[in-house]
Amino acid sequence: MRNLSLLIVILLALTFSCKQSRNEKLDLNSGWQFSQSQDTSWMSANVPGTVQTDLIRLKKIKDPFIGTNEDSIQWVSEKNWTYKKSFSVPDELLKLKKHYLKFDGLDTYALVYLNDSLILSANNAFRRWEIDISNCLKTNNELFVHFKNTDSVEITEASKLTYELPEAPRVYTRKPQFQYGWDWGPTIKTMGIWRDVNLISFDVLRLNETFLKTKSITDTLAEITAQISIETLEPNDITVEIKNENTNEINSFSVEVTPQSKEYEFPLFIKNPHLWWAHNLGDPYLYEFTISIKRKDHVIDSISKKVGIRSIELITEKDKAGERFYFELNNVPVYMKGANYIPQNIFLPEVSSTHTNSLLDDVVATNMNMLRVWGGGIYEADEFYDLCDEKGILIWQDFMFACAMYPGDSQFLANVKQEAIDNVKRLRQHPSIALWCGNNENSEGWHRWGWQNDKTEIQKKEIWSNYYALFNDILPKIVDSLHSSIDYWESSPKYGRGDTRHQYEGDAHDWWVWHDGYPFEHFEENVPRFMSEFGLQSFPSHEVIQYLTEQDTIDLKHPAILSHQKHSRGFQLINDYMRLYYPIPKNAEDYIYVSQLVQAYGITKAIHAHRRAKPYNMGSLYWQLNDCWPAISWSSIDGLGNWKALHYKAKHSFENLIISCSEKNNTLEVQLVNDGFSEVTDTLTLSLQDFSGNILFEEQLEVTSPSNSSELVHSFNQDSVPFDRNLTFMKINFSHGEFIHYFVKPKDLDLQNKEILSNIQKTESGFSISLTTSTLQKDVFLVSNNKGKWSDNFFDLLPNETKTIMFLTKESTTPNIEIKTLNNLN
Ligand code: BMA
Repeated sequence: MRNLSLLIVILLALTFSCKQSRNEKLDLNSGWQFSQSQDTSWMSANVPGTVQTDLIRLKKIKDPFIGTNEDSIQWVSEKNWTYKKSFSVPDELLKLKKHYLKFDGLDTYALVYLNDSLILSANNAFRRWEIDISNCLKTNNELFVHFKNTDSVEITEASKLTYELPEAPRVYTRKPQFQYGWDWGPTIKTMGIWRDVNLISFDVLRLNETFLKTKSITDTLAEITAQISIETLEPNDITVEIKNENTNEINSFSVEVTPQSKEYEFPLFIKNPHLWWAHNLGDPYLYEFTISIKRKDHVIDSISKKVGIRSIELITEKDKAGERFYFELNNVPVYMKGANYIPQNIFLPEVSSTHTNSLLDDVVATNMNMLRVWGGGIYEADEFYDLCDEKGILIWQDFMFACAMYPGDSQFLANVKQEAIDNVKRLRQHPSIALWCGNNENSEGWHRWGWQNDKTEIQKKEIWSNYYALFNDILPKIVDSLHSSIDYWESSPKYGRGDTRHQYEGDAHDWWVWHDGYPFEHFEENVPRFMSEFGLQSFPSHEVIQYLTEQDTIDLKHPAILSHQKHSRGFQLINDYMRLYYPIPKNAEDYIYVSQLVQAYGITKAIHAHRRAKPYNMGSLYWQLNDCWPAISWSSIDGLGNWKALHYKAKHSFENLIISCSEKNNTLEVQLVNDGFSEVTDTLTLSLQDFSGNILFEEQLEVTSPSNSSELVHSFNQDSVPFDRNLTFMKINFSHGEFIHYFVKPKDLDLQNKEILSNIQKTESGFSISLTTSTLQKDVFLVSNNKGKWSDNFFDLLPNETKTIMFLTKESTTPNIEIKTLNNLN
């Protein structure tokens, strides 16, 4: 009995002390309804979500991804929409002194009313909004969010200027710019509560921002400054406890916090720090810290942070050719291999962490170590960067401005300034962030795309000075003050194609190939310092085509196909490049297949040229990794997640150690490119063979590839052996891999259609398929009726060699496998 009373006293004491210091977060995502403003019928709404996705779910509009439905839903974004939600707050919570309503994202022009009081007028989809509602929160509450269509606001903003800004009207609205239509995406201007809504309540104090900033790193010590922002309602003596969960070390600091001061700094140290590396160079090691605020030994608030100890610097020093452009990770120059990333779905809340995880796994599988989060999309969700930290992928992060000139009035600048502060603060803890970049192609557009033609001198001056204020003053200052360990780069590319410095300084976008129709050889002859964009379109998988046409047969003239190609000359350019390099099949299935081969051929040719030119060139990021809907585009992974030929081939081209060849005046130059940090010595075998596998010439040589280098290791004089260029290949291999060089374009190869023998065996994770042939089979493409993943695809099967491919699948029935090759086109 005595024990029981003691227990009750302890429980009461605990409850009392909890009441004294409760910090609560109430999820307000559920129970929303929406309707067209002024309408009286309400429909259930998903939050996070968009008006359009709810209308699709409720079958009020057609799915715009299918057929030609995109046009039919345009009316939605021309209307105004209202969301509402009632919620009650338990007395326990209501008693707390401070309450904030927090919207992580409102898309875009929104008036928020709580119990009939206007509490927020939002105008930026990229900002987080936190509103003090301590005075108007009740037991039963009604929340209304009125979204105004963007058109009406943009018309008003445009009328304030005497000239039209290039690419207006989207420039007036701070929402994902690609939603106004892009050359790979539909026009769907979403509206809605697109990120979480929460009620944050407390009655003593709360932990706001925390940033564990690495001050210095040596082999034996990493010095960190913990920057902690604490909001307290009254002066309080507290203890800040920071625990390193990896080492179990705890540091405690006593501090008196006051309502006037908010930022506190504490020193931390990690002995013999384990550094964070990009996955292709080491371990993306993360420390986990728990930061707790204690008052009278009671934890009031706590947060956990993952921290990567690394330094990253963009080096842009002058050299003889111009100006270098490369990243040093942990003081070592690192070659960046990767692609440009766009939002995974035009309906942003539809992207789940499973989607992101699987896409980023595909990035790692393809040996990419950098993605560029492109400026026409979004500052990605936290989990995107969490996964990049874990998987060791570096991020070139654009601010969200693309291919346009933006306003410069004080209201606009204040708005984007706060947007930048919100997002830099949100993302600065991530070791994956390697660079903040002001915009995508705004500077190039201004100087080269005729935007100045209809402007007076005064107007030009004003537009450029507005550009200058944002990208050379406001944004770099924010990066410098909030994330000083990371460099800021004004615009990607540094110089547009009209400027000859393009090739010698800074990063470059090479669109001579594709937009200007130049042949792929242009990539080899014009290697810049860092290629941040270059690309080619191809058709997506049959699955995508069938999905958007809603029919089994593949009809490339179907209206749905036409409406999912957003580049005005897209089909023509795909065909032009096919004609230059590959045979043009008549059959639609084969046409899709060859379009992917052409894309892979051009892009990997460029990647090889860039990598051979290391260290002159220190990066190759192709356009574009993914799609935001099922489409015909530049992506290497299509809108349903299928790898195109490029994704498989890029995987080989991005390996740390590659053999790469180029022909110069009848000499085949063999280079080894080594991105790893150890020297490699091996025996290289060169074997010149005809398509039946007869060896015409063979030689072996000992080669050394120094760490982090690209070096010529051998020159083969093609005149030394007579051979038919259309019927011969050079196989070069060593224990780390092989490279097959052809002496003519794929269309000029004399390929023979011979049988491929296959043998399928069940394995633990799926099936293994062994293939052999007596004659070279080019670009072997395996297709299965089962869902699964191939360990390789679109590969060349050499004569009299066996190649074994794994098909990873959960399905246990033996798959039906169709084999397509360039040899057996229709
Ligand atoms: C690049 C990008 C995008 C565009 C792509 C293909 O310049 O920045 O604006 O989609 O080209 O045209």
